[in-house]
Amino acid sequence: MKNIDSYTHTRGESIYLDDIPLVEGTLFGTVYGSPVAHGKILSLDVSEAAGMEGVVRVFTYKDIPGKNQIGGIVPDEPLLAEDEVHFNGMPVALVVATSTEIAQAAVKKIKLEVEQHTVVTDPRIAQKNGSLLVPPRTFKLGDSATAFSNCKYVFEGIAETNGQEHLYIETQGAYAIPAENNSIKVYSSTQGPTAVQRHMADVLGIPMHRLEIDVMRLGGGFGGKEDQATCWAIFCALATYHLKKPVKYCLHRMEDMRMTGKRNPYTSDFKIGLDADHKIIAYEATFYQNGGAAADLSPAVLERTLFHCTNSYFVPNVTATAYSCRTNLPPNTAFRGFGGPQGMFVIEAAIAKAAEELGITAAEIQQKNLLKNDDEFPYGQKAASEAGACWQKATTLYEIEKIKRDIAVFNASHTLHKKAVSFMPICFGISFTKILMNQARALVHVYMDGSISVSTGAVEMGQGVNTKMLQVAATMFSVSANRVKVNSTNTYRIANTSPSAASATADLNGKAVQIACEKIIERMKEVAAGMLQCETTVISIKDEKVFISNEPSSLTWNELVMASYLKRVSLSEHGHYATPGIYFDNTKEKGHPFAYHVYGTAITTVTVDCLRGTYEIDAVNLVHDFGTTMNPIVDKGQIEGGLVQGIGWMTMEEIVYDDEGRLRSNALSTYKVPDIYSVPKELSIHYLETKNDNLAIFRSKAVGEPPLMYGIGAYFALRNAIKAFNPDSNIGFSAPMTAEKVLLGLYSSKNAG
Ligand code: LUZ
Ligand code: MOS
Repeated sequence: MKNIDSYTHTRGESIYLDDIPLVEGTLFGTVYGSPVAHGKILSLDVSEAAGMEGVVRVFTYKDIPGKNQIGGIVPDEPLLAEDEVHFNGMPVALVVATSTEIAQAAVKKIKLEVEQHTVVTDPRIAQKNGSLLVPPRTFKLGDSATAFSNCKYVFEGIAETNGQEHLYIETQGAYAIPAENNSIKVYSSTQGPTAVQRHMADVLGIPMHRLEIDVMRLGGGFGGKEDQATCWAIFCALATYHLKKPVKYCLHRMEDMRMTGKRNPYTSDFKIGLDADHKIIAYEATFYQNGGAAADLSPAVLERTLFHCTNSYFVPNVTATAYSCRTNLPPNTAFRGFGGPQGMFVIEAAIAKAAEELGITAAEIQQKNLLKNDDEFPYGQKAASEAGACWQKATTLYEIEKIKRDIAVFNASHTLHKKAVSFMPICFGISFTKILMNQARALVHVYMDGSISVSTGAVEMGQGVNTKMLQVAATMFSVSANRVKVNSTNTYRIANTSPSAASATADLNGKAVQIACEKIIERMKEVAAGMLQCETTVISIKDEKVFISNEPSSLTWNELVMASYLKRVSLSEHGHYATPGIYFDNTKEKGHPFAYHVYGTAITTVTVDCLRGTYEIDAVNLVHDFGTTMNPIVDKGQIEGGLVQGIGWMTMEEIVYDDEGRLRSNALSTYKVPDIYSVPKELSIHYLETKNDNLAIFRSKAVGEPPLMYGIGAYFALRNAIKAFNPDSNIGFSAPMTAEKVLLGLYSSKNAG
């Protein structure tokens, strides 16, 4: 089945925030962000801006009727600055005008006088200063200190990953429309409608039930709209609250890049110990997360770094400590993988370092240490591992020996081009690490004409979740897909939603749909049994017909629906699902936090131009654990998109802040993302069909985030190619591997220092 949005997408008819027809009298907002990254506010002068023709009003923190606070995990983030500014771009004032152009012009007339304080952008310095967002966390298994003394080989190093701009095609934005009695309807481009509703209620000082947040779909989110869509919606609602007028604000791309947080950069220390057999016996890592100026989701991101610090490997002795460091950058936030990729990069670097020193390939160490069934993760959960199966299948299916031979032949006959290969096994835990967030609701109506409407807490952001929700309902009722419509995500229909995040949206909301459908079907079967004079237990509904003991009766879906209505039987149901069996003890840092894990292995080959430092990704051949996919096309799209996004993070996407905390890579001219010319020339995806996970919706495993981590393979393949050209290269472990870095690596030397 195709993505149900593909028809309107390709015709340009899909409705995004900026396509919603304007209500008469709509005004337009623009935020004034601090021009400096850190300091005490001495004065704020908005008078010239407020006096401009077409400017309706300029709002500051003084206009907030409730709390000036939007921090989700830690209450450390004001909506609008009061006495201090903590990052360049921090919202200070909101201009509302009759057009966006006027609002933007007025913002330029605002004057902010600031006594500047020291700007910190480096998380290690922040940690030394004791500037942490939350207390550090440590995950421990076995006894790494003792284990190291028994290791034949011990290697240490530093590994660093940079941030990543979400670059959703649709920038952040919202549109608020007044309703009666101080109620407000807000269209928001958010992954978390309830987060928007909750913080908006706090800021406005009104109950949540007066706030209807509606989300049709997003033009991409990638985590950037899990928490950071909230403030823009509140800005619109704040103005609407005061002015009783519709207010809209869609950010300009450069505003969005400047003012919103990105993937958390990390700098980390690692130490890895192996025995004579190259079994990893001990691993220690210290992660310094660049959290930015407020906690936002960084503490949760940090937690997932620890959960995934050993990636797809079993290590019996682990000590991993993570610091969430406060710096003067925009608060960094969720980004596809949510700290997992940052943790996994570090152990891959440790393995690469060990392999290099031992004169073997990383693959030899990787393969030897893959998770087996019942191996224990550092957080106590036991693995139901597909790691070996994915690796095995990948090496045989893609003929790794031939790949290696071809590379050897090529490299022997080329001096200025080198090819190399890498393996990237992945293991990703599915569930929100915060246990309480693993719940969802769905509202299903069967209308008297036999058509069905489905509402859930899931937000469609291009990932195809609505298609899956439709499939669940159509499958449960056994009706054709065109009988089902999936509605916008709306807080008046579905309350207390978890954000669409953690790859868990289809599982959680799909199960809720399933539960709602089951209850309606049960009631309809009773009606059918009465009509057909038989036991309810022998009734089934298949292909829009009623069956008795698997024999077709004359009763159709439409007739049964109408008969149920006439008998005053409810054809509506609200389903609630909470993932069973998961728990976590934060004091012990042990538990069973994940419903299941997703596994896979990618084999990446690259060619480096050793004169220029440029490169191509020749091929990515991967085996991915889909469970039993319920939609191979949608899932393939997730693999392709995730992989390329991961390659972008690891290779060309380079976020640059200067020492003053100013974003220099603030446009698409200075921030390069993968395009069609930089994707792998060849991409093969093999569907490993596994059947064990009944906590996945229809046993179709979550597929949103895991494939991003395959992109890490591109980094290590490029590194291997540099080493093939210059074994003495002193290239370290610092992503992204830009062409400049490749060139420097090609002509560097360990002895030169
Ligand atoms: N968001 C969140 C996430 O709030 N908790 C999580 O565990 C998570 N994991 C992945 C992506 N987003
Ligand atoms: Mo996410 S990083 O699943 O919003």
